[in-house]
Amino acid sequence: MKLFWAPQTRSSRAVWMLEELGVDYAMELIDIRAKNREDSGEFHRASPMGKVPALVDGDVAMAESAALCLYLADRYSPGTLAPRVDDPQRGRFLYWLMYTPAVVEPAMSEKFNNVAPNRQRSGWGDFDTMIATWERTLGKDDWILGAEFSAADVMLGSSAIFLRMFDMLPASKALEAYADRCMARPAYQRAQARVS
Ligand SMILES: N[C@@H](CCC(=O)N[C@@H](CS)C(=O)NCC(=O)O)C(=O)O
Repeated sequence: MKLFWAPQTRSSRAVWMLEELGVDYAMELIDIRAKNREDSGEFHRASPMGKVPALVDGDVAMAESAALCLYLADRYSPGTLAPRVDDPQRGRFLYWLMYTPAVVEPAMSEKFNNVAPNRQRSGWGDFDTMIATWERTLGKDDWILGAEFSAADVMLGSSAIFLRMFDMLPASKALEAYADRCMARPAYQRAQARVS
């Protein structure tokens, strides 16, 4: 298995996911900041937009961090890091797995760029609703599905950590504690050691 990655990018969540699984993988650096970048055919097949993270696993070649976390969890940890397809928790799991790319990241971008929110028209609602929904769902639980950590927490946890990094995480005991819990996971720490 090979992960295409770059430092200080969303690649860190893919490395974290691989570390949670405890599988063997190689990492190939893509210099996304290089001026005249020439991507290999292998990378381009995995990531048609030339974005990281991207993964090649045998005949599977793919990108998009949420898709990648879902693929890895289903393939290497079914029933543990992803509820099985016939588990009633599966729907809730998919909702929260997709919350990062579908809701958190567009809402962050809107706020960061000072764009006027339009909660009903925008698919991501708005920043404050995004935070309030996440915080309310988490409640007093450790993880977004309750007591069990899942791939959805890799996506959401990395969002909480990015929000904190950009000074955008609102004063919220629940979300602060959630980010701390994610950062304390041994797999997260191993991943950090590999990407820094
Ligand atoms: N929605 C994608 C976003 C990936 C993305 O935008 N990656 C950035 C780094 S964080 C990138 O590769 N930028 C370089 C480029 O677009 O050429 C995901 O979640 O994987």
